[in-house]
Amino acid sequence: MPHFEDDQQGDSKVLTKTKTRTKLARPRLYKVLLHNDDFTPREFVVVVLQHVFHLTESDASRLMLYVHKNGVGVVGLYPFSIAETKVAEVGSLAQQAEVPLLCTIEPDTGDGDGEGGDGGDDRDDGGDVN
Ligand code: TYC
Repeated sequence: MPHFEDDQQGDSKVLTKTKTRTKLARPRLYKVLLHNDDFTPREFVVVVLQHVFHLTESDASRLMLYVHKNGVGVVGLYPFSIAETKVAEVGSLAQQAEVPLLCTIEPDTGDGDGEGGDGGDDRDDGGDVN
C-alpha cells in the first residue's frame, strides 16, 4: 500500500512498504526402492534393512517378504541426499558380501502407487536422519 507523508520541507513523498513473504517449498522427496533377486539371502536383506533404514526386525522381515513376492517395494521416502546415501550404503554392503542386492531411487509423484507394502502413508518429512 503506498503511503503519503510530508517531509520537513512540506514536499510530499511516496513511501512504499514492501512485505516479503518467504514461502518455503516442501523438500522434494524420493522413493528408495528395493528390488528382488534370486541370489541374495533373505537374512542378509533383513539385516541390511535394519542397519541402513533402522527398521525393526519384524518390519524388515515383512518388507523383505513383500519384495520377494512382488519384485519391488518402497523402503522409504527421503530428501535426495539422504536417499542417495542410503542407496550407496546398500550398494556397498551388497558389494562386500558379493550379492546382487539392488536399491534404486525414484522421484516421488505422491500417487501412492502401492509399491509400498504396508499401504500406509509413506511420507517422511525428512526431519530425521534414518
Ligand atoms: N529372493 C531372495 C531369496 O529368495 C530374497 C530377497 C528378498 C532378495 C528381497 C532381495 O530385495 C530382496 N533368497
